This record gives sequence, structure tokens and C-alpha cells, in this order.
Amino acid sequence: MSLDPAEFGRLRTSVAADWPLDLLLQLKGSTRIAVVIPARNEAATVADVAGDILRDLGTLVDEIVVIDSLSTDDTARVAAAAGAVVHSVTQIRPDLGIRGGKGEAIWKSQFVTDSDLIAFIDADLTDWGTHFVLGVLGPLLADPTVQLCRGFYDRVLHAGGEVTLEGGRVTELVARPWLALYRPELIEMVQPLAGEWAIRRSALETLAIPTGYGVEISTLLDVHSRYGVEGIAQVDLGRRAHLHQQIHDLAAMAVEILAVADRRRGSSDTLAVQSVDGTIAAAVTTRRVDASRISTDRIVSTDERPPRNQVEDPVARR
Ligand SMILES: Nc1nc2c(ncn2[C@@H]2O[C@H](COP(=O)(O)OP(=O)(O)O)[C@@H](O)[C@H]2O)c(=O)[nH]1
Ligand SMILES: [Mg+2]
Repeated sequence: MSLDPAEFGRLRTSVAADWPLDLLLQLKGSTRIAVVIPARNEAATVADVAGDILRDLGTLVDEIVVIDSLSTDDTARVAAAAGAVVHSVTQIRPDLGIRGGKGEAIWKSQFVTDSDLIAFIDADLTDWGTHFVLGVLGPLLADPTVQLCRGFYDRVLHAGGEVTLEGGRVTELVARPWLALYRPELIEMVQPLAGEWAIRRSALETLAIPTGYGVEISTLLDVHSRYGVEGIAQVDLGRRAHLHQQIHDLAAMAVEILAVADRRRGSSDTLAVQSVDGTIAAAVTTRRVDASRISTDRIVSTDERPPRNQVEDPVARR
């Protein structure tokens, strides 16, 4: 099932079927392409994700990289066995500090890849296909003015059951309402927080990157501020399923997304508070009370890393 692109106004919307492998191979020319898979404790699924991409898209993709953050399971071993290049965030520029978080993995991936286009794919996908990668790359290969392409999909709510275009809970109750209030030009984004997206390196390296789950909203807002709605595309990938999180973990995710979005409340792409090395260090405390009336505090980091192009190379510093 796909949607009528006419519904999407100025936002460039296509469907994955518009971007078959042979077309992308023609468009690729000398463009180098990386697929980056952030993964923490995804041993059950990461090998299938990386292995399928290598098998189907080996001629298109120049680098396939898994960025692991301190997984306690076999993620790194099974991803390497599937043929991916595996890096731990602890080994990438340790001089810049070592942190957890999905955004941190994406930020550090810039130090171990050199491709012109980078596609990000979640490692916990269970119902997906390698057309996800083709779909997010197609609009960037076809049109040099597109900087960022984000996927959208029906979400499979129950295994073998209903599918719906509704986003996840954080998408529907936090991200899309925030966009409606503060960036109405982006209300046509179906899945603003989708983990499947691609971006030009030249754009990514100019953006501050939140260390955690704020990375999707920040890249969307910052590309919009800088390049306008014309710089953004979205692509219908069909359907997707992944592993679901607990509501309390989603609440922490929502806090980070709101903090990161609120720093970008205006249309300006300049972040106000920056420390000496350009990292924004900030945290929010959340509290919940359980059935025994015992409260637990949780500190949610809302840190952001500086744009890659503002980080000196270690050699240049000496
Ligand atoms: N390297 C790394 N990857 C992470 C981290 N946290 C999440 N991820 C990965 O980011 C992707 C999306 O994370 P997930 O927790 O599934 O978020 P959700 O899909 O938004 O619920 C998955 O591939 C995770 O393994 C982290 O701290 N480090
Ligand atoms: Mg997930």
C-alpha cells in the first residue's frame, strides 16, 4: 500500500518501488555510499540486517559499518561474522570521551567512514527489507538539492496482525504535536523519528548531534532550518516491525526529544549554550512512583556533540 504523493505538498515524497537497485547503480556514478547500523545488544537481529544488505546491495554500498556501544551480548561478534565492519564507540576517538546512546554512535560513525552519502538503519528490525536502504538513498542520488531523506512505513502492531500508518507512541504524542506547534511546515512528515534515513556527509558534518534518541528530530529540524523544506525528502518503505520499549523508557526518550527540539524552537540553527569543546552537557531528572508508592528518579542526558567539522583531527592538533 502506498500513498498519493499529491497529499504531501512541497515535501518530496516517493515510494521505495521508485528506487530499484539497477536505477541506483546508474545514479551512483562515483558517489561513495555507507550504511551505518547503530546497535546495542541486538545480537538477535543485527546479523540479518547487515547480512541481507551485503547480500542484496553489495554492488551499491561501499561501506557497511556497525557501531556498537558496550553491548553485553554477542552483537559485535555476530555482526562481524555477517560481514560488517564493527567498531565500538570506545575505540573511536577515545580522546573525545566515551558515551552511550544512539546519537553518539551516529556522531562517532563520521570518524570511521568516508562516504559521500550515509544511510542509517536500526539493528532491531524484524519485518523489513533491503529496499529500505534503496528507498532512503534514491532521492539523494537522484537530486543534489536533497540533503536528508527519511523513511516512513506502516507499523506492524501485533505479529501477523494489524498494520497502521500511526507512528509509535513518542512519534504521535510528542514529535508530531511539537512539529504542528513549532514547525508546521513539517507536519507532512509521516515518521519524523524513523530510524531509517540517509543524509549527505557534507550536511551531517555541519550539525550538532544529540548523544541519545534526539538525533532524528535534531537532524530533521536542522536540515529544515538550513536548506528549507526543499532539502528534505521522505520515502514510503512499506511496512516495518521492531522490538517495542516499555512506556517508562519511552518517557525518557520523550524528555530528550523535547529538550533537543526546544533548543531549536526558533528557525535559527545556532545552538545557544556550548561548552569549551563544543559539547552541550545537560540533563533532566524524571521521577516515577511505582505501585508500592516508592519513587525512582532517572536522569536523562540531553547532551549534544558539536558538528563534526568543528572537531579537530588528532594529527592536525600536534
Ligand atoms: N551503538 C548504540 N546503538 C544504540 C544505542 N541505543 C540504541 N541503539 C540502537 O539504535 C536503534 C534504535 O534504538 P531503539 O532502542 O530500538 O529505539 P526505538 O526504535 O526508537 O524504540 C537500534 O538499532 C538500537 O540498537 C546505544 O546506546 N548505542
Ligand atoms: Mg527500535
